[in-house]
Amino acid sequence: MPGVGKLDGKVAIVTGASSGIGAATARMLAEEGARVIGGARRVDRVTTEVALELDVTDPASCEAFVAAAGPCNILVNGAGLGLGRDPFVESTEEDERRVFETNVNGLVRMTRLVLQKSMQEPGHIVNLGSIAGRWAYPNGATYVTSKFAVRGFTRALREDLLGQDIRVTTVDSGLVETEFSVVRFRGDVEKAKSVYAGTRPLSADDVADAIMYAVTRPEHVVVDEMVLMSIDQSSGARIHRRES
Ligand code: 8X3
Repeated sequence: MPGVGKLDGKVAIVTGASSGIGAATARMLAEEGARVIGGARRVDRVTTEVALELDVTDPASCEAFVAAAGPCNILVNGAGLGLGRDPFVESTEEDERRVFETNVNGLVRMTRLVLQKSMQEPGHIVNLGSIAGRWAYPNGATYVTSKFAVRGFTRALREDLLGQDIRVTTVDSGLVETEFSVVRFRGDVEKAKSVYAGTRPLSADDVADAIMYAVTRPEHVVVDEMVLMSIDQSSGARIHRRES
């Protein structure tokens, strides 16, 4: 309904908008009145008002996306992935490049482009971090490294943007049941399910709800960092599984 949302008149870009937390966030931003421009490689799955193809690992794709999207007030960097849960010694450079290119370079690239070309003040950048950026857990070195980098970037950005009306927030969640684990285990649905077995994981909506809290605070209030976990998780590697 026009004229009643907390984000009426705002324009929001969401990367990774085709599924999971990105899709849920895009939907909630629109429900709150924002005009949402969603980007993803699988653009046919993006249901936002404006859906544009976006591969954050490709500089030309990012440039075309930002140019087509035009001025914005909110950037949600939702695109990200993990590949594998194996000892580091078994990891491959191919996987490492894909994870770093998406989670780190892609996120940094999109942020730079939006800041240089289209961010309007008051503005807000929300990075999807992870508890993997706070606790290193076994057999996740590449993903953990990428998320520590996101956290470092978020902190550095806060410092560099001080004095401008641009907020920066990182939302770092633990177990969230989305396609994330299916991708991580390269399509092995059973293995993906076992990640959440016996727990009550967060949903994509739970995390999107936290993002909505951050973006709907009064404009002088920065929700700097949010850490979200299931009641069945207390740190990166500590998970309580109930008997079924
Ligand atoms: C995803 C959560 O626990 O697999 O960011 O690292 S975890």
